[in-house]
Amino acid sequence: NRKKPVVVVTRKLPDSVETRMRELFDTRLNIDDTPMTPAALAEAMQEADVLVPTVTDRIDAHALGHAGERLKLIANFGNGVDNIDVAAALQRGITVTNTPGVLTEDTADMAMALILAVPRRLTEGAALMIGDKAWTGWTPTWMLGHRISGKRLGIIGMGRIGQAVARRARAFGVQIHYHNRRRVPGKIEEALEATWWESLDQMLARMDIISVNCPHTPATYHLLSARRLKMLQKGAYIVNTARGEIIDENALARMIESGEIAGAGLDVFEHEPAVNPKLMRLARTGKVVLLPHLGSATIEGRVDMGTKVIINIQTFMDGHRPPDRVLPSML
Ligand code: 8YV
Repeated sequence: NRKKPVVVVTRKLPDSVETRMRELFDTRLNIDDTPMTPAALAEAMQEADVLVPTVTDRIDAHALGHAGERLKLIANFGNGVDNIDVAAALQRGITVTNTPGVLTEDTADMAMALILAVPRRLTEGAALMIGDKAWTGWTPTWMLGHRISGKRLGIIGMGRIGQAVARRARAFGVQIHYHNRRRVPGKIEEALEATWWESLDQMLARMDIISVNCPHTPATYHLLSARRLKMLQKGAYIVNTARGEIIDENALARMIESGEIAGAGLDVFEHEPAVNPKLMRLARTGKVVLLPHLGSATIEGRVDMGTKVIINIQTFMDGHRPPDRVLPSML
C-alpha cells in the first residue's frame, strides 16, 4: 500500500473532479479559490509531489527555484502552457503535462460566436433591447452589419482548435485560409478546402477576418505587431481566443479607433484580468466584443479537463509516461 502522492491544486475545480482527486490522492485544495500569491505558490511547491496549476499561476524559472525535491510533476489544468517555463521545469527533472483535445470544440464555438457577433453587431443590438426606450423603430438601412458567407477567414495556427474553427466557418460558407509553421496533411487541407499561406504577411493582406488560434510562445509574442496589423485590408476583423500576448493590444485599439480595422472579438488579453481601457471604450461602440476568457468555460469541458489531469497524474505515478506530456520541442 503506497503512500498517496501529495497533489496541490491551486484553484477551485468542479466538485466531481475534486471528489475524485481526494479519493485517489492526498489532495490539498484551494478552498477560498483566490489566485495563489507567489509566497503561497512557493510553499505549495515545497510540499507537493504534484502541482496542478491553472492559467492564473506563473510557474516561471524563479518560482521553480522554490520547488522541493519531491515535486516531480506539474499537471497543468489547461491546454496553453505559457504560464509554465517548461524547459526550466525539465531541467529540474519535473515533468509537465496539459489537457489538450477536451477544450477544442468549446473554444472553437466561442471563436465562431465572435466571428459572427462582431460583423453582425450582435452586442450592439442586444444592448438596445435592455432598458425601455432604446429601440425606437426599424428602417431598411438601420444597424447594418457585414455578411459572413463568402468572406475569407485567415486562421493563424492550424492545430486542433484552428481546424475546429475552420470546420465551423466552412459550414457558414466562409473560405478557409491558414498560416501555420507546418502545412497540415493534404487530407485535412482537402476536407476543409483550406489554402495554406507560407507567408503570414501575404495572408494578412488578403483576409476579411483573422482568427488567432496558435499558442503563445516567445516566437508568437506580438506576432500581430503594429507593422503586421497595418497589412490588413481596411474593414478586416480580428478574433482572438488564444492568448492576448499574440496581438499588440495597443496597436489594435489604435487601428480600430482610426477605422483602419473594422472591429475585433477578444476573449483573451495581454494583462488579464486587466483590460486595455481603450478596448473597453471601443466595446461601448460595438466595434469590439470583449469576453472574460470564456473560450473553454463549459461545465462539460472543465470536468473533462479534470479527468485528463487525473489520468496524467495516475499514469505518471504508476511510472509511465503521461499521455499529455509537454516537451519544449513541442512549443
Ligand atoms: C482556461 C485556457 O482558462 O486551456 C487554456 O489554455 O486558456 C483556458 O481554457 C485554462 O485552461 C485554465 O487553466
